Amino acid sequence: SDYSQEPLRHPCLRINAKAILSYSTFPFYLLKKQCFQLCLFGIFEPFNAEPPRSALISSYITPVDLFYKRNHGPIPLLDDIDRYCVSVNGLIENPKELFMNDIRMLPKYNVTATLQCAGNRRTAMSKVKKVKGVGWDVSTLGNAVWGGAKLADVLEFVGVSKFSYCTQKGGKHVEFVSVDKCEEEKGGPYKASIPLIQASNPEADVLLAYEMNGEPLTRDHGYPLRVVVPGVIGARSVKWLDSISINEEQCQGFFMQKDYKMFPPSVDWSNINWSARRPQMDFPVQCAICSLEDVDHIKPGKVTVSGYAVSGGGRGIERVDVSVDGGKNWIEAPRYQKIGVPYVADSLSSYKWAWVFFEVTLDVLRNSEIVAKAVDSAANVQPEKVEEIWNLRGILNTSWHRVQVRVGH
Ligand code: MTE
Ligand code: MO
Repeated sequence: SDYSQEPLRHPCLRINAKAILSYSTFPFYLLKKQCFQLCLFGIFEPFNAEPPRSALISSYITPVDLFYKRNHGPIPLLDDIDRYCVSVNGLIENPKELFMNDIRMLPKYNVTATLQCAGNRRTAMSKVKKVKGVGWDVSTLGNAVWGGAKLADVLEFVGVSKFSYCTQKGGKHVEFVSVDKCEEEKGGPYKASIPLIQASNPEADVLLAYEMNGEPLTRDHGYPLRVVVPGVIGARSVKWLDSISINEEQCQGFFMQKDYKMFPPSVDWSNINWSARRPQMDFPVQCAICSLEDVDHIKPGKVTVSGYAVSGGGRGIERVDVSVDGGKNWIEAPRYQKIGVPYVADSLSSYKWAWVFFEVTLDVLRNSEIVAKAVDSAANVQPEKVEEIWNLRGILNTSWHRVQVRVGH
């Protein structure tokens, strides 16, 4: 099959040097181009990369080759599509093996959803005080049209009815297990779970996706089949799906229990109690300016401030405010999803899982701090300072996004 080819990757993707360092003894890590080549040949693994800010907002639907890539182990090659199957087991009467044909037979849905890594904007959090994890700028997210079967239909097909959740012990969970092998799982597969009520709710739009932007998934993004959980941190959207299991308990894997949890700033590695916190699911309201780098040198006059805003849980974006004086005065930035069509906030919109773009042109005459902050449909706001939400794993940096501009002639 054509999937034995090397993964399609855009040369402008910024490869994460820290991940390269920690997984390789190769001394070439400062030479980005070489790194890129070496990544292509699978020498540096796991492969982690994000596009530059300007490329990220160059299209509302993120092209696959520009979409960020986040991996915890080597990227598997599953090209025997006739034999590929997903086993569904656990608390169901008749465990089943589902082949691609079984999944394709179910109604196909296209869901436009923004996938965001919980580590997006981590580098800025590390500037306050070092956090653990891959350093990311503001582009560890992307917006795609995911095509596939609804998990609710797949579950119904194996005998689990829609809107199921009640058991004597409380809610059940649906666990997704991959085929990739991760260091953190001591060589075991990457895995995660979501509540059964979400998995079996057709309105939650959880997909077993085999397409991204109308094309079969690429290897980097989970070929041949991945989970997409809209509105939830990327970590729960398991790629290269191997099995699904219905359990009484949440998944006990590393990435559910010992990672991707939000701790207060007072917790450090000496007093951390992982079991005190729940695994992060929905992501909070987020935005970033992508038309400017930090620090940009500009001429005095009109400056275009544009970027993305997105919120989790299907909460659309209500407003984006922009300031050119560090947050003293604000103006509301117009938003759009389709170029030329102003965005109308509507929680029933089929785009509720997707980001909006904002764009406003303002006068900037002297050195300034340009700031953006968004408000979601539940009136949630972004925190002003990164210090307020600093956490040792560096997740969910949703503080006001700031860029410095230096004005000269
Ligand atoms: N699934 C598997 N099997 N292995 C992984 O390492 N990483 C997760 C998730 N699913 C991961 C995975 C994380 S943390 C994120 S943010 C998204 O995949 C990234 O998806 P992408 O690489 O398609 O952008
Ligand atoms: Mo992630």
